Amino acid sequence: MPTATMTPIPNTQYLDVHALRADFPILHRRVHDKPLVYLDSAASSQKPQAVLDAMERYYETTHANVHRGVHTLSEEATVQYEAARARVADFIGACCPKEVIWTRNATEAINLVAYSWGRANLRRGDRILLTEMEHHANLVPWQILAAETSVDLDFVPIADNGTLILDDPDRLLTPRTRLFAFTAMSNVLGTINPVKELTAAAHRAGALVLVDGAQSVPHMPVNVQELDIDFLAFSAHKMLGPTGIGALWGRRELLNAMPPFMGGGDMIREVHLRESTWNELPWKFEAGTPAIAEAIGFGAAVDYLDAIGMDTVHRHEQEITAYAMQKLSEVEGLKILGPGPEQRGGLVSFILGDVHPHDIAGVLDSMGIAIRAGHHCAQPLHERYGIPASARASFYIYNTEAEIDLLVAGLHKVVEFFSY
Ligand code: 7TS
Repeated sequence: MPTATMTPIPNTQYLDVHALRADFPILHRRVHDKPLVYLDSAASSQKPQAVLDAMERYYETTHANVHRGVHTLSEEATVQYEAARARVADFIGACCPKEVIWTRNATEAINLVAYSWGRANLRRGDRILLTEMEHHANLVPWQILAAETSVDLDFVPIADNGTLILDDPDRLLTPRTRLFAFTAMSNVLGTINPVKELTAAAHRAGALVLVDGAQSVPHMPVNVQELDIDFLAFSAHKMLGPTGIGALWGRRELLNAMPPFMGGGDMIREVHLRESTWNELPWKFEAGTPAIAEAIGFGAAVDYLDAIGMDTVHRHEQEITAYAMQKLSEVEGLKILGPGPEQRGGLVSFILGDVHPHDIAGVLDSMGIAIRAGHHCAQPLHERYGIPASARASFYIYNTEAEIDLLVAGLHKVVEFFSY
């Protein structure tokens, strides 16, 4: 809930933010004796009470290892754990729960494809197409794979306005391109990429498509069947869920044909001293005791988002972002990276004269305002724009225009303080 010193929170057209904020205990706290203004949800979102309760209830009443016991607790834990998988599968429009593999996060989901699918299917001379706007999570696993298999990497360039340049798809999507792996939304530029069009172009060239959904699944409707993609990676902690769990969705026939990623308990059917056979999907890719409470928390997060509706989430963020871009552009010397509000999701990265982004974030923190500064794990993207770092404010369902006003007032203070 807002504290007395904060201006009243106007609701956007789409969401009753005032009521919704009451569900997030952390938003009641103060930082440096100021009400917390949390503008770093692209790094990790905050959690509603419903998610915290689901996890606590599980530990208080049900905890036991899954898929193992015939005793009641283990059976109940297994039911809750697998029900969460079904909820997440439904949320992204998967045909069935077995297409959803639990991972630690989006990063591990992408690594799983690189290690398993990549090593089994790619040969010297094959090519992987990426973009210049990728997070390191969708870059480094492919660099490691390329070094081991002599596969070549190509990159879709970015225009100055922060959109991809793919006017000549045949040049980049060659007959040797086996995979096009790209982010649905840039975590720095905010650019929302045209996933369906890019996927169609890749498929015409005979390449598979992996979508990094770390920034899209939390913020807009995503339906894997409508998009016609082949793999999707995402993390629970960016979408109101706990840390320590994420998911890889993949087409059943592709996942079935892929070798295991890690070996151990739960991923096997039979084990002999010198050989083993593998469990069926999804467990073939889930070795060892999984993050059970986290999966249940993820299911509760998806329920919370579903109750709001992902169209509403997206529209609320677009409204906040358009407001933020307009107000930020009035700050002296501030330059926004990326496209206009109609082509972007809920974040704005910027530079402010010669002030280092860490100094901007430090001054704002003293006012209780949390933003991120640095290269946001997208160093090549910053190199593309010839800057070492940027400052980023990122928004979610609980952010308000009043908070944007506090951010902008803070930035005016930064300008005064550094008086460039
Ligand atoms: N892909 C994108 C587009 C991301 O924004 C992130 C995290 C990841 C992948 C990796 O997610 P993880 O959950 O596996 O770590 N992005 C950020 C960020 O922008 N600031 O901190 C983490």
